[in-house]
Amino acid sequence: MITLCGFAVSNYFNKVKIALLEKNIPFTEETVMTKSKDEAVLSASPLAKIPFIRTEQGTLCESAVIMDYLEAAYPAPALMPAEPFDAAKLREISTFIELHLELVARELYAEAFFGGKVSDDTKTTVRRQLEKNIAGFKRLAKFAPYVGGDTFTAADCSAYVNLPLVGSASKIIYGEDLLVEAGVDYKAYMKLVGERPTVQKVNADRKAALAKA
Ligand SMILES: N[C@@H](CCC(=O)N[C@@H](CS)C(=O)NCC(=O)O)C(=O)O
Repeated sequence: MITLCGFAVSNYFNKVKIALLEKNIPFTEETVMTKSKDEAVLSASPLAKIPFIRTEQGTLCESAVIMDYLEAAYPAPALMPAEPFDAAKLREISTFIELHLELVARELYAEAFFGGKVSDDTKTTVRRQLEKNIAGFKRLAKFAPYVGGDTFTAADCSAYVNLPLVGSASKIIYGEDLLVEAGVDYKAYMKLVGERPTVQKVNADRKAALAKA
């Protein structure tokens, strides 16, 4: 049985959790917070990032790696097309979202979500970078109606958890949602994906975890 380690508020934890639920893979959850110094955590996730999973064969960290493992080990129902190029095109989208949107917007989270302060220089640099990268994302994303085309895939697990963070962080810091400003209509997309029972479960667990925090 797989154990998904992390916490229910985390975007990357929820990306993997949506995939586990969509694929009907039995799993349990273990609450692990970030910045752990616990040897058991560091041996599974050397930077103490979450999520990571425990399997009967050992542990895996990095959500993209975990997603690939789940797809290979539990092929049905599929969250990726069998055709290698089509699958790579979807990985291209999730990699782009995580590397060029979420990781950039993350510089804003301290002030946007955690009561900290981000320097004006950082805000200016991040805004420039996000505007450039969102224009790039628009070239890749299809929203037809799913991010990679007409089928719900692993790329949606990433898009669904990450796009609202990019949007809301930019809205809080700059007064405008840079995704919406750039013409990325992700609100209708969020509504569509949010209707899935798996996603509703993840959102309910997220709300419960936030209420406890
Ligand atoms: N590239 C990693 C990112 C995971 C990540 O950054 N998780 C956050 C929580 S959402 C975290 O662990 N942050 C604490 C840290 O970076 O030290 C993945 O895809 O799993």
